[in-house]
Amino acid sequence: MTAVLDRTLDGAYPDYLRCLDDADETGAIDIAVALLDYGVPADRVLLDLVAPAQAQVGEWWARNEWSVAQEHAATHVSERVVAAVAATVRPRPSRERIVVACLDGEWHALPARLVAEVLRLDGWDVTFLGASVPSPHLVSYLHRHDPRAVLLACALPMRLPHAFRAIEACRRTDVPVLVGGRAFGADGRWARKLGVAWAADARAASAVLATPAFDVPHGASFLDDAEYAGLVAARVELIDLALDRLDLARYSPPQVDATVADLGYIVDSLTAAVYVDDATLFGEFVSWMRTVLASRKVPLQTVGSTFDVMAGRLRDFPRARAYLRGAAPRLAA
Ligand code: B12
Repeated sequence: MTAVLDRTLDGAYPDYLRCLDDADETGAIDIAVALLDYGVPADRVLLDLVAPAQAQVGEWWARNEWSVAQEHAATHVSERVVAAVAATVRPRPSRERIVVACLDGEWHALPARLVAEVLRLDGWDVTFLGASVPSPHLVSYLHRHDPRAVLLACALPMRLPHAFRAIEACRRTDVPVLVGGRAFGADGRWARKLGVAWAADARAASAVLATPAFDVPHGASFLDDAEYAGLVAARVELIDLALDRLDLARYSPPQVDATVADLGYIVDSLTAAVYVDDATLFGEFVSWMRTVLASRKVPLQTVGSTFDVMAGRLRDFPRARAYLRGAAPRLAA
């Protein structure tokens, strides 16, 4: 049993982080359950202890201070803590049924699980479908159960075009859609671009769900965008062009794999930025990529040359070209 000396969330936070660092499942659960015993509300334990600790884990991973294995171990501990809190506080549902799901290809299930558990605490009758739910399966589930709403989670902005297709598929079932997660921008601005209701976190989501008609679709003119369609068609060619310029003989097999993945992220983020017609999406991605690559000692001039190669191919793509040129200085920042 870990001694929980501090009865406040702020006081317990450093100890909780230490448990994540040590992959100390029991210690982390002890802290969370002790806080509940001391009267800290369960939603605060989930949103103000577990959630920020996971964001910190992400920072350590991005800065190459933690390996993927350490991140996985810590995330497993957090998942066990969420399960322990949920098992300790078991409110009877008093409100309508809602479904919470991650979009196809979305593996960040823990953020969605936190939202699901906090909504459960707020009385909603929650069905949590977990990570990467294929749209056709989600749609048939909605037809079958006809919930009050479906909440769709997405963490990666580059997945926004896929997110919109899933949103549209869900809407065709007449079940209102509410979205959330980092993908939609810190202030939900890309959800607004997609014309879909958004909530910053679970507490905000509960308030939106209590509003009678929150999902009112509006204009999605970008769907006719030839530049977006052209970028989708050029994806493989852009990656191949960039690879051709690299001296791959000097790369180890894992480095080749990582490079191909990174080139895919570049093209997909550029495509998503064009999709929502917002250069800041690509700019934020480039700043993030700079942190990740620089902390792994990847030479950033290689990325700069990749942007030049892509911009050269994208002569007939004015926005994509401008986004590439506009974001390049961020590599040096
Ligand atoms: C754990 C983790 C993983 C795990 C997820 C396991 C799991 N069971 O969830 C695994 C290993 C699978 C993973 C994979 C990847 N990850 Co990851 N991951 C994380 C990490 C460290 C923690 C996630 C978490 O639990 N966050 C805590 C929650 C609470 O935070 P949150 O997302 O902000 O959620 C709040 C709100 O956004 C909102 N919310 C969230 N979802 C929803 C949904 C609805 C409906 C509503 C209303 C609200 C809402 O409410 C939440 C509570 O307040 C984050 C770091 C971070 N900052 O989140 C990176 C992070 C999200 N991952 C990242 C990346 C890059 C990846 C990969 C691409 C890595 C790779 N090269 O493979 C893959 C992509 C996989 C995929 N296709 O989905 C980046 C994304 C960067 C970016 N700019 O897009 C992050 C930010 C790490 C970083 N700092 O660089 N990851």
